[in-house]
Amino acid sequence: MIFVKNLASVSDQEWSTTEKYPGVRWKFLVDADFNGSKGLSCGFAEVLPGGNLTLHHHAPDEIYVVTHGSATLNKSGELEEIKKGDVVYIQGDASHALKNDSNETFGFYWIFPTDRFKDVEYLSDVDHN
Ligand code: 7BC
Ligand code: NI
Repeated sequence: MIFVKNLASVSDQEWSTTEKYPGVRWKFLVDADFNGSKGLSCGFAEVLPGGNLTLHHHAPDEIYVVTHGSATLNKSGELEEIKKGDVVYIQGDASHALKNDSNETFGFYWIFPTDRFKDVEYLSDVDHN
């Protein structure tokens, strides 16, 4: 199976949100629940100005590919500014967070080595920042 997806092709998919992550919304692009893919999954997320993808961890490794804006990445307590063009590797079980204190929306693709996003169990950590 080979297919191409982009944000235009999922324009009829509702943005997903959760109260846990204020100002964060996302869509699914490659996901077993949407297109029968397997092995890897990919979605696109936005952290709106003031938004916070709060400190969490999960067993699968994760990659971010930043497409627009900038944000503060919390690397298990160490803060680093990241921006469009950056890629981020997050080892499984490493606590991480994204906070957007800019006036511009931060956008990124995430990739998990799982069939589907729903296979990833999100565990919250206390954020001291
Ligand atoms: O954007 C989301 C929404 C839960 O997840 C991908 C980012 C992450 O760090 O797991
Ligand atoms: Ni994560």
